[in-house]
Formats: sequence, C-alpha cells, structure tokens
Amino acid sequence: MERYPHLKQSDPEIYELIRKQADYESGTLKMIASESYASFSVLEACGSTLTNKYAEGYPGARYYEGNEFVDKIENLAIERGKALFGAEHINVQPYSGSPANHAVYQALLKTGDKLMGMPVPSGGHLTHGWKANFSGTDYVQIPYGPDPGTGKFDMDQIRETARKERPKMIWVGATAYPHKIEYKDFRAVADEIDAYLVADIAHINALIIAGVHPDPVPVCDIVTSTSHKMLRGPRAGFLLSKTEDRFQQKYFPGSKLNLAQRVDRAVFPGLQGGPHLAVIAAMAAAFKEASTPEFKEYGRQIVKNAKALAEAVLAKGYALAGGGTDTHLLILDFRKPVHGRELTGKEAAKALAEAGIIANFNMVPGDHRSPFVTSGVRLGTPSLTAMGMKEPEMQKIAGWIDRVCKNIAAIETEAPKIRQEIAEFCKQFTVPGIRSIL
Ligand code: DSN
Repeated sequence: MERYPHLKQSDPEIYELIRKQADYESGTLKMIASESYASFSVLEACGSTLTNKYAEGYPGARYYEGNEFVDKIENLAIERGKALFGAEHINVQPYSGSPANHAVYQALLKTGDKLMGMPVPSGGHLTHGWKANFSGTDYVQIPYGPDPGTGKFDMDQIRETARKERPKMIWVGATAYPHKIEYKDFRAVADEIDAYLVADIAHINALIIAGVHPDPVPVCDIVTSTSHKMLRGPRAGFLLSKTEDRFQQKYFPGSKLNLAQRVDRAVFPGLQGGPHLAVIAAMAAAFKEASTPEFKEYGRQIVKNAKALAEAVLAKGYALAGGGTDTHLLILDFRKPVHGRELTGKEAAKALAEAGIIANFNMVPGDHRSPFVTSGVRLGTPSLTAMGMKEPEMQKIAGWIDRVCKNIAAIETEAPKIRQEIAEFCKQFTVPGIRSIL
C-alpha cells in the first residue's frame, strides 16, 4: 500500500523526509523510553478532516455551531478515558503533557506558591518546577529526588522536607526513575501538610493499565499524562481528577467551582483555545485499543523485557542506576568502567545511535557530570515490545550494546556492521503504524 499519495505528489520534499524517518524507525532499535508506535487507526484519526473544525468549549457548551458529531467524538474520548483509568473526571483537550501540567498549576496554585517536585537532573520533568520552565520561574520548587546511594525514594527524607517546607502541592512522576512509585506513601506525606498530590504518569500509564504498577488514580487529586509515549495514542495530553476538592475550604473558600470544574476552566479558557479534534478522536481510538487484553499483555511484557535486558547487561558487568528496574526503563551507569574504560553518557549514546540503537544520555543519581555530558544512558522497552519482541530478543540487544561499548574506540568500523545486523533483525517484526512483517 502506498502511503500519503497526495503528499507524495504535491510536496515530494516533505513526503520523502517522512518516509525516511519511518524507514529509520523501523530499521533501528527505538529505545527512547518515552517513545512507542501508534497504530494505523490512531494515525488515520490524527490525519482526518476533523483538523478543519473549531469547537471552543466543551461538549454541549461550545462557542461555535456545527458540533453534533464532534461532541459525540469528545464524549466518546471522555467515556473511554474515564472507564480505562477508573477516574471520576477527565479532560481530553490538553495539547500535550506540558500544557496538561500547566493546567494543574492554574487549577491549584497561585503565583509564588511552593510545590515539591523533582529537578530535571534527578529525573523530574521540566514542568515539575524546573528553573528554566514557567513552573520554576512563577512558582517555587522544593526539590526532592532519589537517594544518590540507593537510587530510590527515601520517604523519611521526603517527609522531613515536606514538613519543613510545607508545599501546597507535591508532584509525583518521573522521566527517568526505574522503580515503582508508591503513591499511597506520598499521599500520607501530603495529608500531613494539607498538600495536593498530583501524579504525572506520562511514562508509565500502560503499566498502570496492565496492573503492573501501583495506580495513582484512587489516591491523587489530579493525575496528568500524555497520550503518546507507551500509551501509543496521538501526541497530546489529558487530565484525570477527583470531582471534589478535598482542600476546598482551606484554599478556595467561597469558590463555586469544584476541582473538576477548575481543571476544565484551567484548560479552556485558561490556557488553550480550540481543541484539536482530530487528535481527540485519535485519543478515543487509543483508549479503545488500550482497553483490550492485548494491550494489557503489552504492558506486562514491557516490564518483563526491561527486567530481562537489565539482567543481561548486569551479567555482562554493567552497572544500573538504582540497581535494576521494575518499570519500562533502565539507566546504564557508566561511572563503573566497562571494558577498562569509564564512558560518558553522551559518547555512549552517540556510539549506540551510530550502530542503530537509539537512546538518550541521562543523568544518574548523584552524577558528577553536567547534564550535557552525563554518566548514564536511558534505555526503554515500550517500542521493542510494541514490535513483538520478548525476553530472548533482549539478550541479543544486550550483546549489541556490549559490542558498541567494547569497540567504542573504533566505532566507525564496528557501528556499520552492527547497524546492518540490527536492520536485518528488525525485518522479522511488525512495526505498528509503519509496516507489517515483510
Ligand atoms: N521528553 C520526555 C521524555 O523523554 O522523558 C518527557 O516528556
């Protein structure tokens, strides 16, 4: 089947670049922990004519006419999302994860308020209060992070910081934390100081759906997420929330709006204009896919694959931040020399990419190197799992990673050989949204 025939004819330049990127992504190992593959169905909804429509507002209360069908679409996304996550309320309009997180600040805080969050080098997200982001310039981040020794959260330390600083909100969520997060422990801390608890599950939503990671929805005030990454939907965000605000009397006395209404107001008209309806239709399609037993199996296999990969690299003498993984990602810690040499995260990630293993350099807890160099490489298994790979394939991949690191001084000659092997290997697998098995 020829893809994008109209674009091919009208704009061959852009068409070729899209085609080349798809070829690249199906002939290399996509191990960026925050990526996976959207299905053909999700891509079709994204590329649909809904992109033409304006519909500011929410279903049944729009500022434009002509919404009979788009209201049904957004309502389907809402119903499916609520059922999938067991949430009291969902807003499916955020343009992506950062706008969803921005809406949380608008719904809960006032400029200058304190929040607890992880700085980016500790594994947090920009929007969790990082100094270069609105969340760090307009609000005050009280930092916390994994213990540099164990690589895991030390709840006693976190409680002590919370009691001392009394933030109004605690973010729980990470972009580079390989362990399970016990939300109920954070809830206990938040309750001691009357703080909102907000989980960002963008990285781990499929694991929660699959039941292999604790579920934040019952205990958090708001849960935010992207709908791409391992959820395999369109590039967008959504917000799950409780209907009532447990701290209404304390922080919003006299307000006629409950928490769900404040969340909706924060998204529109607080931050955004017209919702991206094609994307919302794609999100509805992705929620449907994520409700299937096959998706739950994918979620379980992501973790099995990450554990198998972790065991395989540990067996080859590599160190991992936090000692291993019980999620979708692992972080190679190059502070322990391999093959007689201490690599930096940056040089290792670059060499791996030349060989066809696409990942990113990443800080490790207690890293002495700058965020532009780092001592770690973050590896994720969602994309590999979406292609149908299982534990035996992780053994093979660990072998290629080791070959790259062993031959890093002569990577120009070794990388093309490995890349060719990987390209052949990838042909055995379906690449969702790109190609079926050849
Ligand atoms: N950029 C994402 C990641 O790679 O973790 C976070 O949004």
